[in-house]
Amino acid sequence: MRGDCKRLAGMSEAHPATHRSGHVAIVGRPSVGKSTLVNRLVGQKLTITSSKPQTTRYRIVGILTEPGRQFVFVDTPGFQTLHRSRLNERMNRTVVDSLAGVDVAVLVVDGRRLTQVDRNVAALLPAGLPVVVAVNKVDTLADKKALLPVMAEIASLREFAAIVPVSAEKGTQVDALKEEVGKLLPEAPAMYGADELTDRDERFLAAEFVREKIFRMLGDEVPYATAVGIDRFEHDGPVRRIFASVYVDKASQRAILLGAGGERMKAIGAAARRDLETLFGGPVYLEIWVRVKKGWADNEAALRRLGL
Ligand SMILES: Nc1nc2c(ncn2[C@@H]2O[C@H](COP(=O)(O)OP(=O)(O)OP(=O)(O)O)[C@@H](O)[C@H]2O)c(=O)[nH]1
Ligand SMILES: [Mg+2]
Repeated sequence: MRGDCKRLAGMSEAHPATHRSGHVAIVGRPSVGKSTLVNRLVGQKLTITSSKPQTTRYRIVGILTEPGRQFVFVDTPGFQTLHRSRLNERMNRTVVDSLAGVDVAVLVVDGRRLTQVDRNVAALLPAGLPVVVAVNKVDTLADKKALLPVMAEIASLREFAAIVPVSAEKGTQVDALKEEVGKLLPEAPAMYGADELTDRDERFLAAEFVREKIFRMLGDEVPYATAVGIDRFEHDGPVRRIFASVYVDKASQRAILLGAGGERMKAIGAAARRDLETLFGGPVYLEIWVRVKKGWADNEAALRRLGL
């Protein structure tokens, strides 16, 4: 969202002689808190989150500009191996592609347990790429000593620049993590303007915020059969008028999404609109249509149209 949401850079601090900047890929298995961490690092909700695995489908960057340095955090879909579809293959490819050309990676794991998928993701990280591990969700551990075996196993997987226990949700130790990553940024000029927050436009963010509410407000099946497209996005004075389509696989899913009397869709629209008004800093009119498009998750043309 170039130039839209403004941020005040810390003007009072003196600029150091050298400037650092770089791309930082945030990787890990589904649901470990990658997107929550990106939002926390950037200080703004940009990328969508939910308790359901595979919420993130698209690569999106969150930009943090501070005096003397700029972080470009690259949020990626959770790497997974459970379900096979073209959508999932593309999401996995997005993760691998996102690692090409980044300067640093943050491997996010859940501090409660390491799984084989965590080990697989660690093995995917190119040798020579500096990696910091964020051991997330430490707020859920009553006894912090339980972290020690997890941290010891992580340390045995490969060489890491640092291993930092954090809570992305509460913000605990996220600054310490940022400092570890900051040391690894190469000397380079800023890549984005100080007021830029992401590489994605408002249309993309609108579609994603609608999808987030679907992930948060529906059961375990329908969100995965759902995609969101923006049909029209108009500026009408201060008002953004957004017309979105939600695509589902079957008529029965459409009925679930709408709810009795359309109540569920109304709640989804209202929640998405509230978040978009906060992000855009102005009024939003949001209209959503639910359309049945059979087999979209395995349909090349449909995936391409949805930017996947
Ligand atoms: N208790 C606790 N929950 C967290 C923390 N960080 C994230 N979560 C929760 O974990 C769930 C998954 O968070 P996301 O940020 O969507 O995870 P993700 O890794 O981006 O997931 P995918 O995009 O699906 O791969 C959400 O319900 C978050 O609220 C944390 O530090 N503590
Ligand atoms: Mg995510």
